[in-house]
Amino acid sequence: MADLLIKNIGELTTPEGKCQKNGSDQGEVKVLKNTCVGVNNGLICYVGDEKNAPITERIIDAEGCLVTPGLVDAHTHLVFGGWRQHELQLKLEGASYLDILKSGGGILSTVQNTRSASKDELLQKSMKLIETMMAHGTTTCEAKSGYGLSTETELKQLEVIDELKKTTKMDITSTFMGAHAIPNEYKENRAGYIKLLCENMLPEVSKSGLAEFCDIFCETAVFTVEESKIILNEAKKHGFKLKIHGDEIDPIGGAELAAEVGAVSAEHLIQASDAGIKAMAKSGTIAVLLPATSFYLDKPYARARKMLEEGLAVAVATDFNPGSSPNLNLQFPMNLACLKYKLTPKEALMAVTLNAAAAINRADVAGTIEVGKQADIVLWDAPDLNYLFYRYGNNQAKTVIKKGETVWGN
Ligand code: IZC
Ligand code: ZN
Repeated sequence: MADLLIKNIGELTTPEGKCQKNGSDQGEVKVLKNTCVGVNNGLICYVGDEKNAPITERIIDAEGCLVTPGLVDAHTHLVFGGWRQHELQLKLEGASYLDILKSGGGILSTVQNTRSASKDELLQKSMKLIETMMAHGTTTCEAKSGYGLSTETELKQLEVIDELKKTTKMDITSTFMGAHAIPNEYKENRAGYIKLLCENMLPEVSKSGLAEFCDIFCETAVFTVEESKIILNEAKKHGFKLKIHGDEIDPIGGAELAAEVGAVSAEHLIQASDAGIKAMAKSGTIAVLLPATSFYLDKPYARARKMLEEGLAVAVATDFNPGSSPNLNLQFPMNLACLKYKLTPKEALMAVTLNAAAAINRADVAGTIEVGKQADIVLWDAPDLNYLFYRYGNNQAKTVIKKGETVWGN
């Protein structure tokens, strides 16, 4: 028995398995024709031909379209107060992302707005953002704190994320990112903020159980490699899995550090060195690449093909945030993954499904259409995978299904 059958699928395209696919396996995506998918109790219970499909009352006719797993957005700064539209003019006048941050704007202006927002305001705003994500095919995501920069306000953000897990259909992995910037009140006392992070924030957040990962912005003018190492090693002691924003703007050794501390993933990596990439391949650290940020900051694109040659697993995410990537539609970075990283559509699909799920510790339940996994499925306004990656700029998600329930389209 099933409670839903999706039939008349033109092309079902999905990775397989419960862990990331590295290097030459990045394009190992199955393409099935004449396939039906059965769902029972929110889980996939059947993938096969129509003749042997389970009996059910609820049927979705895919009308010959492309069907893939629900998309996984492995890197977002989802919860924040205000926006930063005033930065557009500053950018047009030549200010860089780090110039704006150094002058007390950027992340720090969002910190002010997040501190002054109530939990309910943050919750209502984020719920709407999640609706937009789902409407574009995202059914699982990661969400970071990092706009509080005090124990109380970081916990407030993490509590909002926790509330979102209960009030929306999105599966969310929570990341603590108190090491996102040095807050204004510690501007002259970096060591004091690092002490606060290690001795108060990490233990308190760990005790709260509100975050699974700890992330850090390891970058020029933010946290040095040495500081990052101290904080991440401390986070590890408290049981956090690790992520690093590394080598986004300057090549300072973020990739090497990610490998050294055994991070699950390293993010951005635009400037990652050859040695850093090799080290990540050895440690099994997943590269979470953010091409929409390269686009938005007018920066180079990470060397995705080099990473695959060296045997890394590549994931692609939006980096949704109010500064360097104010976009929730994962389809845009998917286009860029093909056009700028030169990934094939199959490699790029892997990057936003199974490999993205692995980067946020959800590969056991999401990222593929296989019996036993969650029924997170997208029906696309596209006949095949090539078409999905060839069109851009409009929403191609036709029907989005989360745990067997239609959350967008019909
Ligand atoms: O608000 O600018 N890169 N952190 C690191 C961000 C972007 C978020 C922001
Ligand atoms: Zn980020």
